[in-house]
Amino acid sequence: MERTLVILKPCTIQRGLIGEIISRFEKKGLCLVGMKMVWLTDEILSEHYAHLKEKPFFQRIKDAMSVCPVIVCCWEGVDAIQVVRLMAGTTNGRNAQPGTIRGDYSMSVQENIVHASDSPETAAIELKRFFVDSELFSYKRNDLLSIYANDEF
Ligand code: IDP
Ligand code: MG
Repeated sequence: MERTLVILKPCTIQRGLIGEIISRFEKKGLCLVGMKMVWLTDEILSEHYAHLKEKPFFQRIKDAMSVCPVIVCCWEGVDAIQVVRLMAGTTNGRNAQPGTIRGDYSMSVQENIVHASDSPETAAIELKRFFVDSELFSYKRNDLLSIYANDEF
């Protein structure tokens, strides 16, 4: 089982889409093992978006990510990192495939509903960035044997 970080961005909170987005991951069969509301600081966002620090929109995305609190969640499942990235869709909501979260709910590159970790290395770093160990729980969903074949997990 893998764990991955998802952030419901301020646009999602402002647009009343929290339940709908969480529901998609739940219905997919992922297991929610951590969730909290946090108001992100410029400091943590500078670290989180360090790969974009030379871009002209760096400060603007940090500002957009701190207009209100966000919801950070940790989802667990087989290949969860790739599954969640595929569910999120490509960065630009206008190009994202219908059926993906960004394809169904976003018209923007910046206001694109969710952040999702993009690799096992990033997921490990990002989960540590936003959660302390005691905020992540180890348990199994009761429907595990209906979600996977018994040799899949
Ligand atoms: P990702 O979220 O699909 O992994 P990244 O390239 O890691 O995309 O960019 C992080 C976030 O920065 C994006 O989700 C988006 O909100 C914002 N962003 C990326 N590229 C642009 C851009 O060209 N203009 C404005 N915002 C951007
Ligand atoms: Mg990214």
